[in-house]
Amino acid sequence: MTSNQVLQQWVEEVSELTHPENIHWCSGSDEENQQLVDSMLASGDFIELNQETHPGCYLHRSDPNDVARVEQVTYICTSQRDDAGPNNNWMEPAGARAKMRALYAGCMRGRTMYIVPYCMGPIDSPLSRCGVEITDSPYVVANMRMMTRMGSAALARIEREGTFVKGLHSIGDLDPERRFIMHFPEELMIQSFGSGYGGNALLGKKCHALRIASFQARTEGWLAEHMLIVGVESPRGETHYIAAAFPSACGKTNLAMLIPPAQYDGWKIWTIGDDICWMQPGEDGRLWAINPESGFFGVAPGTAAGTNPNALAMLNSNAIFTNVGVTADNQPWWEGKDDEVPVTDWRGNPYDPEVGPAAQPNSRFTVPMKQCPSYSDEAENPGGVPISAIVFGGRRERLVPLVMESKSWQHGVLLGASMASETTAAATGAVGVVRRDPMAMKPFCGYNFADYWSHWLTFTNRADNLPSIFHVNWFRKDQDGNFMWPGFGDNMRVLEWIINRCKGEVGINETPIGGLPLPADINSTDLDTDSATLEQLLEVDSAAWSAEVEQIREYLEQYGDRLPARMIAELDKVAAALSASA
Ligand code: GTP
Ligand code: SPV
Ligand code: MN
Repeated sequence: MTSNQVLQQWVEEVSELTHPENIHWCSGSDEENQQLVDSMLASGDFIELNQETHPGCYLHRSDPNDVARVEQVTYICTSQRDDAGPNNNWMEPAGARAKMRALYAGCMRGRTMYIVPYCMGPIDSPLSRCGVEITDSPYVVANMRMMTRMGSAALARIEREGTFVKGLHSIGDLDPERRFIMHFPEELMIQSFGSGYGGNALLGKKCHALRIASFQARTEGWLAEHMLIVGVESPRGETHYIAAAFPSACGKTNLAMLIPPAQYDGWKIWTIGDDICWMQPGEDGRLWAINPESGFFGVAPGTAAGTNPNALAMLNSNAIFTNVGVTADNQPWWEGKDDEVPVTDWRGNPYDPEVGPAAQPNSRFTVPMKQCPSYSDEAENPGGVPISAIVFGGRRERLVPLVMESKSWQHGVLLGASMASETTAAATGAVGVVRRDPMAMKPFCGYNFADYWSHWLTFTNRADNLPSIFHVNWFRKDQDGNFMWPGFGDNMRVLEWIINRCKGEVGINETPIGGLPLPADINSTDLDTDSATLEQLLEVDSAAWSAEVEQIREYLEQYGDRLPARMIAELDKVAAALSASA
């Protein structure tokens, strides 16, 4: 029950449509969570893991056909098709509503309908926004409790403010043919049916905090981005915050909590967020950012003591593991974790390496952010943290250098818009195919990319102390298919260079595509990469880049008249500089 009439009435309408057996308003309390856990253990939604080594940890096994985001059935339903743009699937709103209504009819019979009020961002932050997810999945409730500020405090804010995003979710019968993730940004509404998985079902995350929020941010003058936020504190106690956008499963969680190499004695890394960043100009002309989430929904495979010890440390208690394998003593296990041999795979079958990996390649952990050893209290700061640098990056085996700096904000927007990356298991479909993924937002921008880039370009008028923009690539490979850059903790060397550039303390090698480091300015003490390889990582192949520029042009031209002329002007400058240097 609530004093907000709109919410009360919507709950009644949904209940009449879906016919749940019970209705439960979530308070977010510990007792409520314990009851939920107990009922999921009884139903098999949760499987208890070893409570001595992993107290409060549970395993959830998804339906094998429901293990990743489904971009092909994710729609933006704006009244005008062009408002969704070539970057989105579009459906006419009335038709989409009717289609969903038919699917929802009676879908919660025999189930409990949970009303989940949540706040994206610190409860007392003016940058935060609230939503309510109605769901018939207790697994979704347990995840939303960690990923968002969920329960009574959020409901109180909704009752005070009056506005909230409406998200309706049912797992339905998990039939892939009856699976749709619909967004109605003009009505601040989300409707999801037929999947219990991550970004399809935890509606606060990609659906609200990116697709709906990006649409709102455009009209309200801020940015909702697929970015981690990390603080880098020098031995002198000076902290720079960096926001970085990499596509799904391309290293955000890892960079957000990296442990620097040994010689960085006295440096500290502070984690603010690992996936989503909301930014707005402050009175000082800088961009100030909050992480709207309060937990991590991270990729399990590859998480290991050698690559991400902070992540491993936070996963020993109070975590939900989705689609991982299990060892003989009932501990969670995934590829890359350690030398142990699991006994059970993610489907619950005896592990057989001939059949496939123990952990599904997009298996995940859910854990409260505060359990991360590098968690910073600044994540609770209602005003956010000031951003010194924005970093874009993709997974590119070839061509793209380790790091480069944009020549200006406008050129930085072009760098972001030109991003491409090899696809990963985070979404269904082929893996390893290079596709354009501007600002790592291809699956997440709730409106036409052309309008989105125009919005980014307006920031030169909105703020006079904007962060510098960089582009990185941790994923270059040599002829034998080995990574040329060690990555992970060693990415600290690149972050240090970025900060030195922000402070104007090092020079730059100006090239047609952007400013590259002078190899001597990348700290190479104890670096496991020889100087020839480092030089290769910092070279520009003009002929290959000219071809890349033409592909970028072809991509941008899809956006037609709505594409800001400034973008093509910036691209022309790069193309001309490349021809001149050839
Ligand atoms: P989402 O949660 O899907 O948005 O992913 P993410 O961007 O947070 O990616 P994450 O940090 O979980 O990394 C995904 C995969 O990339 C993992 O298997 C990592 O081990 C691997 N990875 C991360 N950073 C690096 C790096 O610097 N170098 C290499 N070679 N691999 C990396
Ligand atoms: C991603 O795919 O970018 C994720 C996981 O962070 S999901 O919540 O499924 O979107
Ligand atoms: Mn993500």
